Parts: sequence; structure tokens; C-alpha cells
Amino acid sequence: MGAAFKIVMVVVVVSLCGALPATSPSQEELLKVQNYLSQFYPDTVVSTSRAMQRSSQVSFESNLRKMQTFFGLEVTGQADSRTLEVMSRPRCGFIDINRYGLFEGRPKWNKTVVTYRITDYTPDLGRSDVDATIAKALKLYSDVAPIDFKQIDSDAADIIIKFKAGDHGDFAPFDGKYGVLAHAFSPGEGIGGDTHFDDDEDWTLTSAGTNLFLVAAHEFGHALGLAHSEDETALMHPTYKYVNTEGYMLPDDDRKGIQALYGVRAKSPGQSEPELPPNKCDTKLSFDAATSIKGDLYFFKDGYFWKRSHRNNIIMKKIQSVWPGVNKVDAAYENNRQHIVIFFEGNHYWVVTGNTVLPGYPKPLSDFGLPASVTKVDAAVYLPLTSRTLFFVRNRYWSYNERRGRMDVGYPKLIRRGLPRIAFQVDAAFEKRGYLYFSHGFRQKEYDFRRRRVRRTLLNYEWMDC
Ligand code: TQI
Ligand code: ZN
Ligand code: ZN
Repeated sequence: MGAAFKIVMVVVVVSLCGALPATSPSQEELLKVQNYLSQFYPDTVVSTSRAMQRSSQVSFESNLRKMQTFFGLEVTGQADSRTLEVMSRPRCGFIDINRYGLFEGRPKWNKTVVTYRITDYTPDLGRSDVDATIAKALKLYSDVAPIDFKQIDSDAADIIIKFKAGDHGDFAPFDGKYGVLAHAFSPGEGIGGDTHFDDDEDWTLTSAGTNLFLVAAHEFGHALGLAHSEDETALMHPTYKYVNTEGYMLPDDDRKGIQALYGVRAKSPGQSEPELPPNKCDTKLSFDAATSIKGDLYFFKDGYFWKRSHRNNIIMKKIQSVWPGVNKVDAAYENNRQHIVIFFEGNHYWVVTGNTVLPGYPKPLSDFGLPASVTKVDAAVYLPLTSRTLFFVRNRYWSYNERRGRMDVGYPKLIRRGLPRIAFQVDAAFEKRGYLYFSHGFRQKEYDFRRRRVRRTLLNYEWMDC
């Protein structure tokens, strides 16, 4: 249980409610709990018969867990005394589901510049990496709300940040590796806002171990006044799942939460404004990635994609809106034997089927046998004829045997040696009706793989029906 929650809860319990109710709930209390849950979690059945009671037990417990999570209570699934106490408070009729939470009393920083100091670093990362990661996590909030952060080297800092293991001088000792990773105190004087990271974790900047950026971003939410959210896409949802941290922006729900407390940051030049969607009719149009999916062509650029269906109509969407968690696609290919599509961004990849990103992704590029020095794949294309996928990285390419699940020997090769005349470098590649298309810049080569020769050169935007 987090320390911030303890502070908040202790204050509330003492000041509003006095003594706690008895530990074992009475029949009458259980009915009250069911009524409460059915009000805020609509699928809870208020049951009268014994048989119904048993069948609704599962959703009763799971909703109770949701409610307990939302309030930062110990998640027991039982109507324990603290849960009963929280339920007895006036609720102003607001619904818990799908929204951010704030702490009781809405504690916040009443200043526009909040200072922080990092007093104890972790041996897992370099100091400058920690400094940069902390700054980046705070910037998520200062980008959208009128609040700024400044690192100082003085005791007077508002937020003291430290990495410590076990007992570390507050009433919430850490619990060794895993379990609690970090905690933060809600805004206020003294220990308020302070943020502690459990140094028994393996702190990393990747998907291995515990990603410092994502945990810090979550903790700073608490340190700025955000409680947990029921919105599963929120940073403040109380589950840890790794997402790509490159170009990460504060999810909508958390942005609304922080703006509810501090207001909206007025746009200033050079600020991270939402990018304009790319123009498909630009004769100099280049692509980040391209692939066929079930006979349709998909072209990716700057976080958007165009889908050109076999009926030749073209639609554009944000990648995020179809495949949540995927911001940008550097390379993509369809493995139509397995009916899956693989997206690459930075040193990670996702596997998707239809609009579903499979659980457990993103995963590192090293799964394909690419060396750690490869931090980005420029293009990828699957050759149905040979069940090989070609990966393009700068001026070289690899050949991956999809049946055996390993790289072919003899790779990487120089593109200009193995695939002469297609370009010295490839931004995007796809296959259509037996031909391969390799684009670089605004140009594209149509390539006959069997005869190993370029048939013609075209412009990317010619696929866009302008
Ligand atoms: N630490 C908990 C957390 O930050 C501590 C906590 C529990 C808490 N309830 C609270 C803090 C209520 C403030 C208010 O949520 S943790 C996650 C997540 C943790 C958990 O180490 O379990 C993240 C830290 F969301 F993934 F579960 C970071 Cl991102
Ligand atoms: Zn602590
Ligand atoms: Zn939390």
C-alpha cells in the first residue's frame, strides 16, 4: 500500500469519520455494499435469493476490487471495515469508471514552478540518464498544464526524489525486488510530493526489468495530485504494462486529470503541438513503412496511415486509433501464412491481428536475431515464395527464415550487392501481386524478385490517386 494513500486516508478517516466500523460486516452492511456497487458499477446484481447471491458473487467481488483499487484501498474483494467506511462517504453521484481520480481534498501545488532534488541515485543507471529520465517524465505534465519543474541542489526542493531499498525513513518500507516498485506522497509541505524508488528493482530504460520512465511518470502523477484511474489506457491505471517510451505523450485521461487540477497550458511556439497529418498528394511524399494486409495496402507516415483497399478507395487514420500503444511505424510486414502483421518502432516490435495488438508486446528486436547495435529497422517485407522476411537497416539487409524462426546465414548483405539498383537504402517495402516495391525518398522501384531485376521507377504518391 502506497504511502501517499496512507497519508490521505489517515487524514480522512480521522477528520471525517471518527471510529471505524466493526471488522466483520453484518447482513445489512453487505446489502448496502451491493447497493453501492450497483449504483456505480452497473453490472452488479442486487440479489435477494441464495442462488442468485452465488452467481453474482464473482462480479460482486470483482467490482469490489475495482472500487478498492480506485480508492487506493487494500484490494481484498471483501467488504472490510475501510471499504465500508469509504462507501459511507457522500459520493456526489460521480461514477468511478473510465475516468481519472484525484485525492480527497484535491491537494495540488499552489505555485507555477515546482523544484525537485535527486538525493540518492541507483547504481543501475548513469546519473545523467536518471536526471534526463526524471526530467522527461515531469515534462509529460508540464507539456499540457501550466506548471514547470526545476532541478535544484538544495534541501528546500519541493519534491525529494531518492532510490532506496527496504526501510528508508518513512512509514512505508520497500519490500525487496518486485511488489511495490515506488511510491509518492501527494502534494504538500514536508514529505508531500516526495517520490521514492525501490532500489531492489532492476531499473532500466528498456522493456527489460522495471522501466524507470514509466514508473516515474506514474509516481509523478501521484506527486502532482492524481490518484488511480479506472481507464485502462491511463498512465494512472494501477497496472504496469510496458509501452514504447519513444515519443510517449500523456494519455488523454491523465491529461484531463492534470488539467482539471492545474488548468490547460496555453500553446506556445515550439511546444509539442499535435502534428499536422501528412499530405498524401505531395509529389515528394515519402513513407516510414508500407505493407499489404489481407490484400489491402497500408502506407505509414508520421503516426498516420493510409489504407488503399483492393477497391482502390483510400482512407487515412491515426495509427494509435486502430492499434493502441503503437505511435509510429518504422517498418511493417504481413506474414500471411500465420495471418499476422508485425510493426516495428525503434528497437521493438508488435504483433497484431486485425485491430488487436497481441498481449505481451512490444518485444525487443533481438528476438529476430538482429544484433543489439540495430536500434531501428528501416523497412521489412515478407516474400511468400521463399517464406523469408527481408529486414533493411541503413545500407544492409538481413534475411529471416520464417519457417525456422531464424536468420539465414551469410547476412547482413550490402543492399547494392544483393539487390542491385533498388536504392542504397530503403525506407519502406511491400509486396503486391508477385512484385516487390522498395521506396527511398519520394521514389519507388518495382522489382521482379524471380528475375532479380527492376521493372520500373515510380513515385510514392502515385499510389494515392491524386
Ligand atoms: N506503487 C504504488 C503506486 O504508485 C503505491 C500505491 C498504491 C499508491 N496505492 C496508492 C500510491 C495510492 C499513491 C496512491 O500505485 S507501485 C504502478 C502501476 C507502482 C505501480 O510500486 O505498486 C506503477 C508504481 F500502475 F503500474 F501499477 C508504478 Cl506505474
Ligand atoms: Zn518511501
Ligand atoms: Zn499508483
